[in-house]
Amino acid sequence: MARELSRSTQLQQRAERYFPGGVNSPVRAFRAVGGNPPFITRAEGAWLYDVDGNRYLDYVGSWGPMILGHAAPHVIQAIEAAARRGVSYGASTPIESDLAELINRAVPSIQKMRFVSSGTEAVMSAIRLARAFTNRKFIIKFEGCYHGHADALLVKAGSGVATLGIPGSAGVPEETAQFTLAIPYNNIAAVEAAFAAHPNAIACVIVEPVVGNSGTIAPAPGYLQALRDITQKNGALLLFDEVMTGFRVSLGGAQQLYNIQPDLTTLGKIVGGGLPVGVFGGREEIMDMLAPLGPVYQAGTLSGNPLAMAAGSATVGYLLAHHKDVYSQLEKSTAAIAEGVAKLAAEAGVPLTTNRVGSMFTWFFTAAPVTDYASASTSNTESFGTFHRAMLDAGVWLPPSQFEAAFVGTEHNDVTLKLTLKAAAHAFKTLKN
Ligand code: KE4
Repeated sequence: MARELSRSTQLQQRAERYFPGGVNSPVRAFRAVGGNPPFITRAEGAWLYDVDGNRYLDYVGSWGPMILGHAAPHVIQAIEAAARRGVSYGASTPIESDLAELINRAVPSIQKMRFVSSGTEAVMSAIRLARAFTNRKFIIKFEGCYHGHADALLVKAGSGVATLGIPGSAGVPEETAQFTLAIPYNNIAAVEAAFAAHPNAIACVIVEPVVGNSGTIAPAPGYLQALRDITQKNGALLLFDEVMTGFRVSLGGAQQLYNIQPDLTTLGKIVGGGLPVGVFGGREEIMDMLAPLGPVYQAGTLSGNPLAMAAGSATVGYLLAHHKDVYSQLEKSTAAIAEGVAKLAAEAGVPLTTNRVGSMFTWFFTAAPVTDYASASTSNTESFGTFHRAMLDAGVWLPPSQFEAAFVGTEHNDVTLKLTLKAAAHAFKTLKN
């Protein structure tokens, strides 16, 4: 049953007056799945509410941050209390170190860190630091991985770049892109070949330790350890981009789950509790190259913003205090959702490959195993679009792209599971007709 979306449609037209495509971030435009996006005006728990009075069960969670659900009371209270003390001072505050202590307890490899206002800013700064520390220019990234929209990283990127099928991005000079080596994920020989072709020239390897931006793809057994060994051997730094996996796949992120110690880590999303926070950090000797101690410049007007620190501390503090219950609950609830729908697809004869790590997952509309961007690209994106629209009509909000991860939070439960399975059974029937 198609949803009443007339107010959203009006608002889309108004938004297109001010924003390219009517959005402030391309993936929100629903271009890959068709139709206009519902305009959201409120969210609570596992639910989004649009301007036409429709309710949606949310599996995007603001693209990852909302692991505790929307408008978690203790997070809202922390933000309200902080706001009453003023919203930004442009000066040092105790609450920055409060959040830093929590991050360091959860992710001990982050000995020192810097707060910034987005994942893009965190990655951009970490790359600059890695190049300065090693005095080398080249970086290795992996096809289908997305690390934000800084020039050097928009080479064969995932997420919205893959969703829109654009090769990279206009406006990135060849002189910049030439130092970015983009190679297949889960392929160690390709990494060895890149180092052999560029001896003593590669500053770092940046990886989504669990890929989310091609859809969800887990590292092959031993892959991350091999990256750690190869970078160690070649004097390059290993940079784990945990903007998505941080506090998501476990309290300590993918580096805890797979027991790998990177040299640098970037965080975002959950670490800010839904407010703008990015983090880059790692070994003290590397971080101390940053101004005002060292020659690498990095700065930000709203870095360490008190409200964002309050939201992040309330979120990370809760996860630290309750991690045993939270992550075992998320493991169970996400498995039930991902595998429950996979079973329905099999019963409906719809080819589906389900990849899941913790509470992030993707249903790929392909029969092939998905282990890298090339295999993810065998997915039938048209089928994905039909499925997405049918689920949206049934009140289930999935990421509007085959090349994105879906997320489960602590507010998803047996009631939302039942709704999801019912909607999926109907959606697969739509696909088969
Ligand atoms: P932001 O600049 O969007 O805060 O973070 C960039 C980033 C860096 N690294 C990873 C692993 C990321 O997943 C992201 C951002 N993720 C996308 C969704 N896949 C953000 C959503 C959007 O672009 O609107």
